[in-house]
Amino acid sequence: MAELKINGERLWASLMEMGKIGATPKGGVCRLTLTDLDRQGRDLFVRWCEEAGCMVKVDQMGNIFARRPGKNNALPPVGTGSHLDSQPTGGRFDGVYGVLAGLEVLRTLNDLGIETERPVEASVWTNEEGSRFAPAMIGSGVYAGVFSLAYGHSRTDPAGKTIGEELARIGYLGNEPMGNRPVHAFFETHIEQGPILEAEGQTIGIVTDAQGQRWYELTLTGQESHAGPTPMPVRRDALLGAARVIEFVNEIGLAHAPNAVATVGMINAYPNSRNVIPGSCFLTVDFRNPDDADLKRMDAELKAGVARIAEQSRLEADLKQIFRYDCVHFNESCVGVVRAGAKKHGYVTRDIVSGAGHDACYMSQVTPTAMIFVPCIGGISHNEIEDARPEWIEAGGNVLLHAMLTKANEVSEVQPAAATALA
Ligand code: HGY
Ligand code: MN
Ligand code: MN
Repeated sequence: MAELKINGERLWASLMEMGKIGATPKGGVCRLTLTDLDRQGRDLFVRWCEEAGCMVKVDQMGNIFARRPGKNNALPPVGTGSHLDSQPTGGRFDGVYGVLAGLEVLRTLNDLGIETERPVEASVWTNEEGSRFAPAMIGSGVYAGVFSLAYGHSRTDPAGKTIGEELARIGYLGNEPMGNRPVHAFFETHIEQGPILEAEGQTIGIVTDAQGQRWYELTLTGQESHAGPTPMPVRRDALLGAARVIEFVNEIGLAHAPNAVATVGMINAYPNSRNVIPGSCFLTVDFRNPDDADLKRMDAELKAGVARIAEQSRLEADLKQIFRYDCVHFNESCVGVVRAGAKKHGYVTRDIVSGAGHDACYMSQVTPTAMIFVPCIGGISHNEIEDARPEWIEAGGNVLLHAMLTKANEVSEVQPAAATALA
């Protein structure tokens, strides 16, 4: 039997259509979580799903679920999804690809008149990026029980707006209770956001694991004083202390090579006036490592280093860890189904560990989960020039179709040890 395929042109067209919402001059998108642009993107997705005959529900964290009925709707569905929110200088594929690949599977099943045993469901997860509201992956995190609903609603953006308020404002404060939507298996399709697949000429990344992450917020406090009369030896310069911390964070990343990564992404000096010695400085630290024990060592080094630098610089330091999850090992049965799908289509593949965080990382805590990666041009992402080739986008959709069909026709709740491809 010829392997079933999605309509790659339709998927690409949907991606380009969604990319018009929040489009930026360099060809990317700025569609920050729960802004009016995010609402527009959500509304478009919901309209497309309703046009495809899906029943759409929204939960208390604004996560969206578009369900296509199966023969036995008492069975938990097979789910797929990702996020529509972007970074400030985001691309047209990060997250959106996984959302619209899921919609494309539903559309293809309609085209082919296929009735699956289980329902299948495409989903959108709130605040995956963690840019406007920290931390990341809050919608899937509350769904998976990692965060409470109250915590999820309470997170504020720099302007002091909360997620709960903004969900209500854009009309996505749903009433589906959190976490009572069991799922038989979950797949997320995503661009790799790194250089490996393209550089090695692979079409599909079989994502076996995702590296662990720890996010920190650091406030250094010294004393504002006049940039002119204040002698160097008596200054308590918070921005100078921050510069030393930034250098030190980079040293930690290099010292734990080859796998560790360490980033200071945000810095705010106060009062940020050119002739005032900064009295305080806020900065963020993002650590990642595919080895939990090594990530823990990085954590200890950061804490010791910040204390040392603060003392040397005569500053107070308030270092808080605001986000953490350990390395994720995806479900062998679901990974096996992804691998079988790629093989059936004859795609060149390699196993890969995800360097980025994804909603699938939290979904894997509550249901068997796997991811499908496709290359992106130059491995560039979280950048407006993010791009991919249509054939990659189609290939990931074809593997997702295979994976979801295989799992949607499993009537037993028990996951086979390593599911084989559809006969
Ligand atoms: O930070 C991440 O890995 C993801 O883009 N939220
Ligand atoms: Mn993403
Ligand atoms: Mn991202």
